[in-house]
Amino acid sequence: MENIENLKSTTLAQIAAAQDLKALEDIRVNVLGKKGSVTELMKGLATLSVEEKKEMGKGLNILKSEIENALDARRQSLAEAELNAKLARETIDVTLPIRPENQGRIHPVSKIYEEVIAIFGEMGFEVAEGPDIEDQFHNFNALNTPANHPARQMQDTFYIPNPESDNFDDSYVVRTQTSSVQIRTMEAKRPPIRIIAPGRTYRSDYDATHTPMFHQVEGLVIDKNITMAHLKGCLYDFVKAFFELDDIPVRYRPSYFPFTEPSAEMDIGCKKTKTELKIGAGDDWLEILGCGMVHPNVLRAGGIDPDEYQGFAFGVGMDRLAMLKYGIPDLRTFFESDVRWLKHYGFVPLDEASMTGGLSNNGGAAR
Ligand code: 2NM
Repeated sequence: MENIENLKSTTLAQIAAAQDLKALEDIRVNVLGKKGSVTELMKGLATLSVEEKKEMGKGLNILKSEIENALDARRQSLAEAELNAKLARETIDVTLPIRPENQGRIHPVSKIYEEVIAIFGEMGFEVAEGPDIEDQFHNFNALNTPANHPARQMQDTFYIPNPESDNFDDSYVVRTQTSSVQIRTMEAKRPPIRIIAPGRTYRSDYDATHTPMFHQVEGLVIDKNITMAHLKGCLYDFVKAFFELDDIPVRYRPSYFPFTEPSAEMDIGCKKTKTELKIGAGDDWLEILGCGMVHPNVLRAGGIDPDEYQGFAFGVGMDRLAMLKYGIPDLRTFFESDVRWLKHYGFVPLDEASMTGGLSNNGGAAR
């Protein structure tokens, strides 16, 4: 029994002194393992008398469970200490500002998205969205674009086979413009309608100013007695707000789109030199967007009576807007995911575009 007491006090002292889980495991093996000191004493029981065996056996069992408990407790406190040390080591202050060299940037097209939505949002437009993959009715037929129209030719449009039909007219397309969203909105809502549809659009084209995927925003206003004057006022306000200028010369040239009649293209005044494009002054003109009065056939396709309601619509390439506003020469670089490019042309994340807080924050932290 004296042995047991000694063993108990030395082992418990060792356990208390153990500094890590490995040391604890070594102690366990030395005492309770196959050749451990307690195990050896247990083996010795066989040589004792019945009385001694009973007393010694009981003492050893108690010792064994005391040691196991002490091991468990120490193991737990070591694990806890280890975790606390790790937590202390890895503490981060999430309120600290990020290091500038590690900070991400907002892509110029995302910035334009924000700006366009801020401007039209202020004018009372809602943002509408629709699918990138469209049926030909919503992408073409409903937009007064008949089957033989040049815009439907294979070289422009990406067609997607319809697994349920061999008829080419049933194949899908990736939308060539976001106008299909306007059709879907007309189908779902009664006028007055005042929406913009920003989103990705797709055409088979690739050079410095065309990429097969690009971003468009289209607008649609439908109500009673809507005229071309509403269109002009709305778009004039838009370009002034967008280019952050108090006044910009604008002109409209007659144009053709199947979905509008009359149709026009809007130019803004600018000055072009060899190295610079200055918007808002000068004798040159820059084409900025297409627009027109919604064609009666389009209203009908959307379930709206053209004798009762009129509308105007417009479409703008947002990538082109980004190139113009931020002086980026090649559209292809927009989609190359080059971090150096994004660092140069991108925007600081928290400078959110708003009509009251500043649209581009261009003179400040941007770039
Ligand atoms: C443009 C130019 C002119 C347009 C028309 C419509 C709809 F669906 F209402 F008929 N949405 N967008 C439109 C009109 C788009 O893009 C250059």
